[in-house]
Amino acid sequence: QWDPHFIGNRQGIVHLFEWKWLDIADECETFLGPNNFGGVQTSVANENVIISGRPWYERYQPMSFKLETRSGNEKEFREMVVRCRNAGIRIYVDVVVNHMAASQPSTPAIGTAGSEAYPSDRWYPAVPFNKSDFNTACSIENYNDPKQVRDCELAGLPDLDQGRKDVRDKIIEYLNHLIDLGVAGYRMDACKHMWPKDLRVIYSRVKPLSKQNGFVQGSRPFFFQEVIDLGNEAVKRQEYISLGTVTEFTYSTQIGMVFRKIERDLSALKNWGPPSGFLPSRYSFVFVCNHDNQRGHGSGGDMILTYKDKDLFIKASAFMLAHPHGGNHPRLMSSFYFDDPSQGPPQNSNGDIISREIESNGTCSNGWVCEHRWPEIVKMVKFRAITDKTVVIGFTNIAKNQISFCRGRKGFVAINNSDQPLSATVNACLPNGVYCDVISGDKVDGKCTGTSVNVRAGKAHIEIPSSSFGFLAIHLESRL
Ligand code: ARE
Ligand code: CA
Repeated sequence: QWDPHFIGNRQGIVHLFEWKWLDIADECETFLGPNNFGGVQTSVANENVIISGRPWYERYQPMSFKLETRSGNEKEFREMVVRCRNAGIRIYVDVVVNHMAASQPSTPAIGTAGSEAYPSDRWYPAVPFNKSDFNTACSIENYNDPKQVRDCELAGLPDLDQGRKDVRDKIIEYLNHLIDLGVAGYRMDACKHMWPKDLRVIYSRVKPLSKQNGFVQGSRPFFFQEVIDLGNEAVKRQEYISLGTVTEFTYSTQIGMVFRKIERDLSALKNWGPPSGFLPSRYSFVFVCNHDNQRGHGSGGDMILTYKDKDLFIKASAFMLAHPHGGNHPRLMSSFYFDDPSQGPPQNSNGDIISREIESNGTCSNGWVCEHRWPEIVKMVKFRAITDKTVVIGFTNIAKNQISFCRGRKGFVAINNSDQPLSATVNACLPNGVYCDVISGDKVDGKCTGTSVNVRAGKAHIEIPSSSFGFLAIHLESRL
């Protein structure tokens, strides 16, 4: 429940937020597979309520467990899982089982598979769930009261009682259906609002993964549980680590503060890990931003770095990928452009999602950002694979907001986040040789198109002018 079951030495889970299933299949084959990514987090796959204007958040209001949404139907979902697996990529589904759809301006509420529901009567015939399956209505006002957080309504969403057998049975049936379709695990939404003891029963009844679907027979699916814990509330993320990994929202906030230079500077990266307040790496599910905090939902506010802060976002993401905390499953957000935080994905006048197009330079268009295709990020996914299972050594605080460190004897990075040029001789840890910086260039026919770094006796002289991007990375495979 802590292992993402990547195929080979792959790295990272890309959240292809609001993508259609067949576009994901295509992305697995043409890009994610060949570039050593590990898996994809999909949007919510089961039927959701249709909200006028089609905001992205309608998908967090379930109507039934039918696999039919704007991303596609069950047949397309299955095709995606198989094609991605054949390309070496695992699929993790966003699962919303804390609540059901809220009341809409007109009754009945209508879902993406055509189902009807009567939320104010707590009647969802397409499951079916009725009044007795829900907790008594009350709203969450006090996050210091764990019972209220678990048993009252999050944002007015009718709150399911996971302590009831028939509610559990429906949830388990759905999770097992996804296992049969070949998924490797789940992003569990709103875990803070469900009792760990109920989740324990539910997870324990989820089937093991099978050889038939390309896994080690009998292994447990991967769980990453959404719990927003910045340390100031009653519910703690530690309550969930015996069940699976847990989202590390303090990582997202702190990495933003470090790179934005708010109350922090790069020297904070020296003790990056449990000393910074993160969970032990095995349980810690890390990311720079997610689909909520990139648009002011959830937590983190102005600290969060998103695609809108392009250079800083790339630098922070490159650091996340260079640093071992979070194991092989750091998550990378892949967004669509938005101005209004409610705005849904690129869509036509019928409300159908428009596919991303790929430009000749490899970037996305039609309203899709595709951060996962930005070259620095792709190169650092490879860096993470090459330096897998090594620790940070030789960390050097060169000057304020200028650092460097090694990943064992396999990789080295230097970061300049100051307005001053960086010029220093530092620990570089790699075997003697001349290496090509993979950020400023590439090794082409044995020559470096960017900055070369000469390593001698574990030291190297490096320079990063203040005018340049401010991140340098070399590794064993970039040796000339
Ligand atoms: C929408 C409307 C609401 C309306 C509701 C019902 O925005 O105004 O009342 O519908 O009609 C997403 C959106 C919500 C949206 C919901 C349903 O973000 O705005 O509501 O979908 O359509 C808390 C939870 C955390 C949750 C965040 C958003 O603890 O689990 O709120 N995050 C997940 C998902 C979201 C999703 C949901 C849960 C619901 O990632 O995308 O909501 O399925 C402090 C606390 C946090 C708290 C945070 C914000 O930081 O520590 O625990 O997060 O404040 O309240
Ligand atoms: Ca609840």
